[in-house]
Amino acid sequence: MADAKAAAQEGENRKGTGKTQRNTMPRNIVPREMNPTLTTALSADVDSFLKNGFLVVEDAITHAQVESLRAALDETYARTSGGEQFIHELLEEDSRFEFLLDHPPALSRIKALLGNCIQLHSATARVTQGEVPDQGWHRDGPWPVDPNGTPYGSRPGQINCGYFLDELTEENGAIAFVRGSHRNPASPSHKPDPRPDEVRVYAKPGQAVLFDGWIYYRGVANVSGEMRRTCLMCYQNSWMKSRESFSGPVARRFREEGTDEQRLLMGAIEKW
Ligand SMILES: O=C(O)CCC(=O)C(=O)O
Repeated sequence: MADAKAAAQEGENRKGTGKTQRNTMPRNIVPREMNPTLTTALSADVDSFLKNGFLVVEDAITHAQVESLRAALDETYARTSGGEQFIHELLEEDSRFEFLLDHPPALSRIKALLGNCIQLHSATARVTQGEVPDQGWHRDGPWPVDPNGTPYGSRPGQINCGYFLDELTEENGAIAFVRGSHRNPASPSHKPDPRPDEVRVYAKPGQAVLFDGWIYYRGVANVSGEMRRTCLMCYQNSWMKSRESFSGPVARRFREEGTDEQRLLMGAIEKW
């Protein structure tokens, strides 16, 4: 009886907002299976990622896709950057970026790690040009984590995917990680200094570099005088708050006309 009363009251409350449970939780796009079935190769990638906190995926994008992304990023950078290194909401900038949203070589591995219920956190490009110093050590997940977690578990999942459109070298700067630091509850120092335990990854165009949003990492200085161009597609559990608002026309189009997975990735589940 008390339940019936509470349900009636809840219904009343919702009338006020004009929303119903059905509108806020489009269950038809929630995958039936929470976890994908893993092949032997995917299981090996999962094990490696869990241990190291990063993974280099070979042949993630074709040469033609690299060329197309370079052209799209060059135009976007010239049009929008005003000298800033980071360009945000990349999918809104040029349709040539759109295929990255659910690109199978990256997404299949991210789903193998996080499960099928994921959304985009952000689609960003970073372009360094001229003399650009070392980034400080950082992790992307800003949410503080107690060293002991919580009795219920409290580590959110975010996985980033970097497509480096220029081969990384000593001159234009590797991406450096501290292996296993995604499991360290403490934050990194934020200093740009090299560490004896850092691993420098010299990524090549065509590869994708997946890394945990909680790993300690930094982009090493670009002293090459040439452009160093990266697209960063970041994903998280669907229940987390994303960085992007998904309010632009491209995000809306994906939500209205996309596949169920594209709708989920673009934040179709606003709340529940
Ligand atoms: O350019 C890089 O190597 C990675 C930069 C990056 O992902 C970041 O600073 O968020």
